[in-house]
Amino acid sequence: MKNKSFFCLWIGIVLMIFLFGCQTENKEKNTNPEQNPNIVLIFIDDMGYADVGCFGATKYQTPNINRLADEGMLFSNFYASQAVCSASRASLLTGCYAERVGISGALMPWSKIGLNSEETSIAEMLKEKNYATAIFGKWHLGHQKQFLPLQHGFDEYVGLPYSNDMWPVDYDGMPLNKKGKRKSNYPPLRLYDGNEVIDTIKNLQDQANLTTLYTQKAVEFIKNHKNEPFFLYLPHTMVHVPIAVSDKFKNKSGQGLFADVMMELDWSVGEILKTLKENNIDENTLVIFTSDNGPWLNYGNHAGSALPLREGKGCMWEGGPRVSTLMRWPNKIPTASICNQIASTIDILPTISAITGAPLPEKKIDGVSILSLLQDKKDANPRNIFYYYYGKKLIAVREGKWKLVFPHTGRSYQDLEPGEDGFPGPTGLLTVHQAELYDLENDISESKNLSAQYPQIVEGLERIADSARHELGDKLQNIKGKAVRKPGLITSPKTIVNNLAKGKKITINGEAGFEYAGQGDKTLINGIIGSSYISDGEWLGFQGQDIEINIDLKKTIAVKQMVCRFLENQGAWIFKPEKIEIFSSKDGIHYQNIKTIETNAAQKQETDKIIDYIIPLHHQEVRYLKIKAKNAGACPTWHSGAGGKTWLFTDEIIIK
Ligand SMILES: [Ca+2]
Ligand SMILES: [Ca+2]
Repeated sequence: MKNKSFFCLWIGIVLMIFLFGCQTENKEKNTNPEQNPNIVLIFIDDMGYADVGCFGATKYQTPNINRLADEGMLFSNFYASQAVCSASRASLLTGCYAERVGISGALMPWSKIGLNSEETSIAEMLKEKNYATAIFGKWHLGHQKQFLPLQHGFDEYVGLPYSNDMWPVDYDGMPLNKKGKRKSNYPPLRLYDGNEVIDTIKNLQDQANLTTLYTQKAVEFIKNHKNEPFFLYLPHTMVHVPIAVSDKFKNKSGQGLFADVMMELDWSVGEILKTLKENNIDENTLVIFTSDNGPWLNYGNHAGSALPLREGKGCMWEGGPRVSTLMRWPNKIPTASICNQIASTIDILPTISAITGAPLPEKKIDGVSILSLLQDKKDANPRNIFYYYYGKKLIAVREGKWKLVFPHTGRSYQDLEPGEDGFPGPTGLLTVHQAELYDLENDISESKNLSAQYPQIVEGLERIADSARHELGDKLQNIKGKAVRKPGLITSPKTIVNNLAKGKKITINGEAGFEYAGQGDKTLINGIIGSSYISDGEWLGFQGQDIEINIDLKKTIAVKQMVCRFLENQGAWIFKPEKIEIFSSKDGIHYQNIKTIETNAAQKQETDKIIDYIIPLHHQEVRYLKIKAKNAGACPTWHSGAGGKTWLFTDEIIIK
């Protein structure tokens, strides 16, 4: 009896230890697999609305991508935040309109900005929940080390720092400009592993292997992390030009290179789905498939299609930002479901937060959770409004089915013969003179302007636009948004200098660009010199203009020397002045020329630099100074922007 009860007690203790032990182990591995699904985010580059089978592509098959629709949800009204690479990616990863986080357009290999370290990316957010994180593909949110993925919450990164056409390659006579030859001033295109450069992309064959490389890395990552929650971000380099395909898909479609490339991307999706299944984690994995913007239509047969949507990449007509989007999450998202509500890439971060319980970023975001849409809840409509920003301009707003397009001039591909086989055709400009109203439910192609019939709808949308402008700004109306944050900057900090002209009087004849107006004319004598980042508020930039600067020192003083500072950054179209003339005066009426400097402004320079023009005045008595700086004129023939108006940049006129 005694022995028996001891035995029972002993068994009980063993059982308790066992059960408790199991629970602990379970906890450490994965608190609740139901709440911590894996996230796979597949992001295609420049893929049009109609480039996958379930969205209307017919020339080739995309069975794996179609499976995402059959087994998940198709989003018919889903938007990238802007129809251009970097802005779109900044939004995707931060849940913000790109304006809010200060990234617009496509960053260049000479850009000195990137995603601010103070912003929270999806990867950083998920780190709070101990997710393993990786990106295999194109980053394009700053190529300097401080901006690279490892500094934004990713454990692993293999891929390109920016677009695959930013390379110095002149393959098979591939032209860049109308004159024929590509005269690119791009540095070599490099492949990164983590923070290190591991290879150079030298030719199309190197590009052809990227889809396979990213896919292999992704498959490996999934296998390595199948026992813990992970976030896999797969931003493919394709189908951004120059398009290329690996040998296994060459001529496979019989419909040309673009179709082959799409088939290889479809294969890649298939490999991901297969790996998830083989590792028994497909039921606990949310797969999101979308694109950063619509097709680059002037590339003709090397671009996809956005039909029936109007226009494509670089436009905020529907063909630019509206992207074919699919989400699959077995037993959570109903199979073969279609969501016609408005949603956007900016909603992905808050949705993942809602799913995983990872805390939202501390800073304000624009996205909303669309979990209710994924669950196909009746009447769910978390986002009924969308702002169409492009390059800091509010191009349009949408509420429900109504879209109001504001007066603006933007890119257009209409009625232009596109290029062929990797050779771009021209792009045009289209001006909207008066606000145009479209009913996207009944006129998806934006063909009938209904603004005259529905003035009250127009008025309502104008009010929505005003609140957007107040918050995020609008270059079209010269409004700086209250809530706009700065991008990450490569900082050479601002430096204070002694300037006898500080606090004195200055006028400048010339109109500084919207973003390069500093704090007005006095910026040039505030005793602060700018950094190498041209948008740091210390640089005044003037495009296509000569400028004249007049300084009144308020009293006659003996001046030892003056220093005129100008910037040279030819990649960014900033040239030093062709000629600088300095005049002095005691009375403000009679001026004498004290120095004329002529430069070789149009000569090609490999590096950027700030140039100090030092003018000795030998203790000359002066009160008034006049500086005339002559703009370098049009971009020279060797320049990729040949014929375009150059910029003249200055940050300080120092009087000693
Ligand atoms: Ca793109
Ligand atoms: Ca200054």
